[in-house]
Amino acid sequence: MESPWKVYTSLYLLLIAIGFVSIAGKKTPSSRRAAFHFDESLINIWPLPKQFTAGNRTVTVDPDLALDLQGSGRVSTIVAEAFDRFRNVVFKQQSGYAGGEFDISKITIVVASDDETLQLGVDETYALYVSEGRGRGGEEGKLSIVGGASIEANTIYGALRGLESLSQLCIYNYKLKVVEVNKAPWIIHDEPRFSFRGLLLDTSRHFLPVNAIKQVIESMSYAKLNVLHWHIIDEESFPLEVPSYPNLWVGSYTKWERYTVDDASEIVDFAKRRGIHIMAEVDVPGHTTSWGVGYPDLSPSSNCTEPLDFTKEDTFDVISGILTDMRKIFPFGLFHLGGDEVHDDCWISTPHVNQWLQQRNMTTKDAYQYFVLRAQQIALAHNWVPVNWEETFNTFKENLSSQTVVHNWLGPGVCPNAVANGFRCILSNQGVWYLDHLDIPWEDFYTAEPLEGIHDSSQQKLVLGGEVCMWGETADTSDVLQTIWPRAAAAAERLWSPRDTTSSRNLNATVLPRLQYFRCLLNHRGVPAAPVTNQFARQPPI
Ligand code: CP6
Repeated sequence: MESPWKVYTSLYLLLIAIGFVSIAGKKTPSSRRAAFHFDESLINIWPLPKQFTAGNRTVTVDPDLALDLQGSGRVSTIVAEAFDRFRNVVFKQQSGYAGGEFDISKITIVVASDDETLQLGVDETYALYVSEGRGRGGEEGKLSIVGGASIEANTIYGALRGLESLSQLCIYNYKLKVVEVNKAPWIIHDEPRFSFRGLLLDTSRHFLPVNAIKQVIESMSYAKLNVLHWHIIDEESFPLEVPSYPNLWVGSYTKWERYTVDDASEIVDFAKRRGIHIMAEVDVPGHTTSWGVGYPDLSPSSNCTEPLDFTKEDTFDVISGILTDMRKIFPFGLFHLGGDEVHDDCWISTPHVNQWLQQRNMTTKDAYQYFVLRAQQIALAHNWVPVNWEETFNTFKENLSSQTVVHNWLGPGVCPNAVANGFRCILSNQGVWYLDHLDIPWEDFYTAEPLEGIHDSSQQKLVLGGEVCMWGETADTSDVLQTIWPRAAAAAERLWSPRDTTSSRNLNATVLPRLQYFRCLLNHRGVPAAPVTNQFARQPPI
């Protein structure tokens, strides 16, 4: 028989241990975080528009809101579908308004162009007006519309951004059972600061089902992020079907954890309808062990499974085949060729590779350059602009194609150097924009500045924007959305809104409440965004 105190002590210790584990295992403890009070004076559009004026009236919105599509772009189904999605998120709650006529019963969307081409730099400008109510004229006649809302855009993609902003202004009033817009009339003129506002998703370390990827894309559209960098393949698994080389996806984790060509095309189409580009990556020559599962000859040897064997022409034929097949799926003008973390020691220790190098009097660094430049030529021949991780630039910038977009990740200072050398650049500094680093707070995501250290305006234009990275080693379908959000939203505002708007020194007063509101909005829309702050440690001791 155990003595009772022993039992109690062990139970007590067990409880402490359970408590400790549950605290330690939690990314952002939701318990005991400070209460969040909604501030009526907030501007609840995230990211903040470039220019806006607001009034002081609250107007009601008809749940049977009519759409009046005008301009050449009226023929596009993309805007009409976006309006359906708008209605689904805005009019989710029961409507039971007893106040008579609604102030806003029609939305007019004027889209100048019917061109549905989605390429980097597509015009995302829009103007959004919300009148102050039925029968009331605009402020000194400035409003173009009375008793309604209107969006004017040059392209359908601008119209999508305008609809997103309008949806964020629409707030359900639980007392009156009606959707309202506060602070009408609104006059908003908006456009993004950077054309490339990206998010990296890694489907090699953990497979993400097509639906999980679509949820990420849908959530990106809420924050006006516009590039999904799809890091499809890596050393751990090769989940993509490549018809020219059908054994490549033998390197997937299982036969269920694969993307067919149709799956990938469906993702591209789903993204396009939200104004989001898919930038695919085939990372070479490192990170390629999974290629050798189906085609062992691509690896230098059985104990040197990566980087790829550059001594064989077959290797480049396979890359060519992959890119030919992928070109039919991915219309975006940029293609990512990786080029990071090429550990060349096992090239040297593989006799036939070492011999090949010696015969040509080449070093492994030469081989790395030879490989990257050949891969670039293949991408260029497919009419793709090559993007490479920064190591290629850091190692042999003088020989890189001048078209190359340099993708920073290691640390600060790379983009200033790249643009000074005439290259375009994307910022993803791992110290501030890596979502898998759970210890990076939202403030660091928010204050990362792509033009830091770049003063010349022609060099500033070479910075396409930035990208937050959701590497897949430690997150999968079960938690990818709450790991991405809300911190990706902090970067999204940095990339969309004017620099002076995002340069506040007092983030807790000017940004935090708005970010908390946006995080709640994500939750309302079904996106399980994590709490913004972890104030667990700031609570007084019990
Ligand atoms: N996979 C690939 C990765 C990383 C990179 N490339 C990576 C490196 C360091 C950190 C996070 C991710 N997992 N293919 C670097 C671009 Cl901290």
